[in-house]
Amino acid sequence: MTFLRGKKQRVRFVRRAVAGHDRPNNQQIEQPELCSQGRSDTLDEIFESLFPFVLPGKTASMIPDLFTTLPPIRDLLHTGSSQVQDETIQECLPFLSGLKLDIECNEHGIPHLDRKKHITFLHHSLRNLPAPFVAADASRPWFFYWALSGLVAMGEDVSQYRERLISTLAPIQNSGGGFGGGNGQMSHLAPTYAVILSLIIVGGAEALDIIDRKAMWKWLGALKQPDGGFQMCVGGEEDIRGAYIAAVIITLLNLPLQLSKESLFWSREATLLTNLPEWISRCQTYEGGVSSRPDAEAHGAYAFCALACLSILDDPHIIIPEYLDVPCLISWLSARQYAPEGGFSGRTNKLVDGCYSHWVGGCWPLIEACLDGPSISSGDHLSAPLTSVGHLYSREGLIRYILCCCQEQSKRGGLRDKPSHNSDSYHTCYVLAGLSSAQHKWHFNTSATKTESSGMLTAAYQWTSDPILEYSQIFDEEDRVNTWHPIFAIPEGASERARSHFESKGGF
Ligand code: FPP
Ligand code: K
Ligand code: ZN
Repeated sequence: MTFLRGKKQRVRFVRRAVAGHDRPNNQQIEQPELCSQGRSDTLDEIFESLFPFVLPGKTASMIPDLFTTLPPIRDLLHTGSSQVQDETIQECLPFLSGLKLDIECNEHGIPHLDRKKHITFLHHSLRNLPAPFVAADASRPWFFYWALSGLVAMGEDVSQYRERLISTLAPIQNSGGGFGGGNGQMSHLAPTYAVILSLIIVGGAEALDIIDRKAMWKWLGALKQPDGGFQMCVGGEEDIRGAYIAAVIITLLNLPLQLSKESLFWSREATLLTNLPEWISRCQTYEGGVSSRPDAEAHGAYAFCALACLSILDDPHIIIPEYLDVPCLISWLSARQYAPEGGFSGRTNKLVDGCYSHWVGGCWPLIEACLDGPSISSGDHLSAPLTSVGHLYSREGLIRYILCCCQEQSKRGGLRDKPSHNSDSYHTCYVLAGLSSAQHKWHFNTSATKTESSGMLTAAYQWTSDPILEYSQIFDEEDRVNTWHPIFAIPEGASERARSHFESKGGF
């Protein structure tokens, strides 16, 4: 896996975003003049071949046209970007309409989550891997996190991995704080995040207590920058992944907020959080999205980092509008969902990809909580917010993309970017996280009787979820996956247990 950016062409391309406005089933829409001019022959052929939808035993009548027909508005400008976009639509339409699905679909044209195969795929990803995986050596902790979180989401018990995990991870911790990607590698925030989440998922004091919290706290002090952000490793790049991961570590491990004396920028007033939300604010771009650092290109993964980091620092409805232009961000996020594919792209003029079901999809519960305001609890009673914005994106579109286009159908199993790509554990994890998020509604709760909070950075522990139940639910109930925490992206409940464990220790 790489975090490097690919080249792309900057051209205007009119897309149909589907946020929140699914048309009723089988309602025909006028195809504007424009579209026939811009459409290639091959797409016309595909388009034709997709009618009629009803093939005996295979396809269903209840697939809205939105997901089986070409976008009504297309740009006349042909570029490399519009070409690969057309190819992606061609690639996805036969899966969305059921023509290329090997397994039976329900009456909404949606196949089951092939749980058994995906579970086997993730278990296998934790065994010995073939030689080419040497290139991913520095990402080993990520492989643990992707597999463990995915397995728990699908109902598997992962305690069998606890001992192996401890003996593998303990030696990659450095005495100066933090974890490297493997033996002898310098500490870096990305593997450190994956290590901490993995240990929290398997849980238990023996696992949690391998983390040297005091050294971790000192190391975070060394990564803190005077402009408010964090470097990923000492002397390395300062980006918004660092801001999010540092906040995750501080809150989950219940670390003190003050800077260690070793910090280059130590002062009596400065803390690990000084200027952090201000720095995040500087990462919002002219497009409305969020970039890896100030003055770069907006990408969905970074929007999630920004929203989740802010939601660790304070209640989402208070802090998000304070530091981000919410209407502009919503406009940019809405443009990430494409029709007919139903999935999300990571950035302007680029393609849908299953992993953005989490990076972009995971932004929506935080935005919804920001707009809804808190649910108020008084004793056992939880009252919903007075108003609710409801669904801000097409949950149906995302679920269709995931279940129709992202499941590897061969016996290999696992989930993928798009049909032309192989499954891998990264996509399996984040596609499932997106599916879970589309199937549940998250609430941010505050107490009617505000008590003195017991510790620091408590906002992340005030979330609860409800399954979304609909009269005409498009997926089968057995295909609902367990919930992921909306900020930490680990199974619901695990972060609360870890936080209490570290809180009970008092100091280090
Ligand atoms: C572009 O790749 C991808 C990025 C610019 C950022 C990816 C970052 C993450 C997925 C996670 C970051 C967060 C944490 C917490 C580690 P691409 O050009 O291959 O894909 P694209 O065409 O979809 O943009
Ligand atoms: K991608
Ligand atoms: Zn991807």
